[in-house]
Amino acid sequence: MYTQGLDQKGQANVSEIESPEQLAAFQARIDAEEKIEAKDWMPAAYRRTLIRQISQHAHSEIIGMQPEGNWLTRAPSLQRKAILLAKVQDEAGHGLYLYSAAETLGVSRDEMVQGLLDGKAKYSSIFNYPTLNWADIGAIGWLVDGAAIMNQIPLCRCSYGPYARAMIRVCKEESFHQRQGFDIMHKLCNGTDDQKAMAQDALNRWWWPSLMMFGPGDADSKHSAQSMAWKIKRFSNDELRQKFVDVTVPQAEFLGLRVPDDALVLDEESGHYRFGEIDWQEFHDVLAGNGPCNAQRMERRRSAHDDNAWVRDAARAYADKQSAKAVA
Ligand code: FAQ
Repeated sequence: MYTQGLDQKGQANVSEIESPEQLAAFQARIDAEEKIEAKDWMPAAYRRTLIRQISQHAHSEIIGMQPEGNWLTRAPSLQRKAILLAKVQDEAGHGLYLYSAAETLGVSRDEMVQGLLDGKAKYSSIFNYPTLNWADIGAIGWLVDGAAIMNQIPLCRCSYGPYARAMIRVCKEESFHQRQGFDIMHKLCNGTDDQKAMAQDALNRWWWPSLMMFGPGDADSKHSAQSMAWKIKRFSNDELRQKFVDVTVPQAEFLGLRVPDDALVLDEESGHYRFGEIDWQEFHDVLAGNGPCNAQRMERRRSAHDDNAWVRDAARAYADKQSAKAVA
């Protein structure tokens, strides 16, 4: 038996008595690459870790609609507007799949959303940076969705079935997002000098925050060891960051752009790019709520939640009517 709710930090609060035999049998299933399903027995800490990660992931998708939503009314053509609209709607869909996947673990959507609104639950640091001009939309698709894919493809093999299955469709959609971002950058880089300068400026501003998306370095990542043993994570934060750099630097070269890192160099022997030190102080400041747009993002989310209370009320009234009909 377990009991749960969300604690003060917005994390699932689960208590359960677990025997060493149960824990060993569970780990054996993980080691044998079996998928864990919603109704299977699982350690309380496994459940808690998944609720934390999946709900933060869902919140990121929902807050992540804001920086790009900012440019829907100012897209440079009807076609660009239609593409961006589809992308932003996809992000809403990802949030919904992910909230649903987390709900299978016994936490309610209301509790998760409340954790976000109360500022107790995290969302990705990247969405606290501003989108100053159209090139930023290209940079987000190329770099932010590119980083998201690198992190999320391995999640399709996560040990928890509902999360792994949700990620398959999410990743397909993210790869369209990445392509549309690269396409915007490509057009700008092959346009006028001013357009190319806009693309370079966007890369300058989004490069380092994109590297921070992968989380703290392995030595400082408090959850990684256990999450990897449970096969929730398949690669460490630093491994994924390195893969992202290796894939993205040649793309920047193809675009004729310069990655803003003087220490960046290809290590011929290993085939990997070595790159400079991330500004971890900036990362921690953003996580603490002091990034350029944290306050604005949360203010917008809270007002959208309040302004749309009537939609929830209407849906609830309709559901009540339907269930009254079913009983009658
Ligand atoms: N921002 O011990 P670790 C997207 C927190 S979706 C904020 O390494 P873990 C799509 C971490 O939560 C982007 N917080 O933690 C899109 C933990 O805090 P806690 C989101 C961060 O879980 C594109 C603490 O630091 N993707 O972009 C960040 O093992 C365009 C210690 O860290 C996901 O959520 C950060 N960057 O590894 C949408 C993917 N990094 O909970 C719109 C799923 C770390 O102890 C437009 N999540 N923290 O208080 C994951 O893969 C993992 O949770 C990591 C962190 C890799 C993010």
